[in-house]
Amino acid sequence: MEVKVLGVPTDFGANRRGVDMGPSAIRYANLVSSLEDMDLVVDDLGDIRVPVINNEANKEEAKFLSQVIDVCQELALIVSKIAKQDKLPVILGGDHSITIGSVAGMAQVKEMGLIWFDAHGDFNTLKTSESGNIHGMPLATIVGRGVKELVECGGITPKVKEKNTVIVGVRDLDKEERQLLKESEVTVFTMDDIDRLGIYKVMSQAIRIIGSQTAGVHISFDLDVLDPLEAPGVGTPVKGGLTYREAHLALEMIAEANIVASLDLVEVNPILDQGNQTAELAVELIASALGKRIL
Ligand code: HAR
Ligand code: MN
Ligand code: MN
Ligand code: MN
Repeated sequence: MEVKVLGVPTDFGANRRGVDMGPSAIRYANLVSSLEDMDLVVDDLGDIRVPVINNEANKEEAKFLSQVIDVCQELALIVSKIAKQDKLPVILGGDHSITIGSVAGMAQVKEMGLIWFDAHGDFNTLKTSESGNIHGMPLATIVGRGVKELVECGGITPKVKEKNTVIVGVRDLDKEERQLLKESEVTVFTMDDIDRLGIYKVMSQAIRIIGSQTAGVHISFDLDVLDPLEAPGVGTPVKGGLTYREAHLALEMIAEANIVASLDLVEVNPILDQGNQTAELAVELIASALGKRIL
């Protein structure tokens, strides 16, 4: 399998807080050589172009809406080209708004399932959002809810059906976001479910639900799904997250199931990190998702 690495150095969706440096930090943690050590063929395409702007976000609408749309359109175009060549895109964020572009690109080529690892639901619409930050909205957007221009970004609406979408590790939802998610067809495994069932059972169910009914699965991995003790370098940490071992097992199971069509790692914030711990963890997790084994 040939892997195409693509960086998206943007923090517009997070209202500009430093996650735009994520791709550099993840590369600095030896992403490419780690994957080459697994005998994967790796081609790093570099970063996509992200505008630099100095004005404040508009307070009324979703913040930096037009910038997020521009970045996601460009990303969708490149990702769809990679998918058409049957190569596997590994996309480095950037804040979580970029996944609108990643998934749009994939959805142009095949019917996708989606596994969303996150402390948050990212299921706000502009109406329910308390912050106006688009990184709290990408999952809702992908399944067709919210701001029209954003929902239609990248051509396909919805990009993934709700019944083909699973969230894992969530523990922080806004009030109205929770209601919206409850009424949706998205399958949700909270941290409480993981505590009670164990990550092995949760992931077995997640893979069974999605793997059988789609042509490929996009893995969207927000590093804040991990406990902040493991991943301190994120913008919106929430206590009580996945352990190092749970996160690895989850991704190892996904690799074993052979369902991964594309992958993104988002919300690494080097400014808030301890050393480069969170980016190094991101590299290890990408390796697990792509099949790294001890034996
Ligand atoms: N729910 C909050 C909002 O909408 C926080 C969402 C943000 N953080 C993320 N996304 N890192 O997963 O603003
Ligand atoms: Mn997120
Ligand atoms: Mn999050
Ligand atoms: Mn293992």
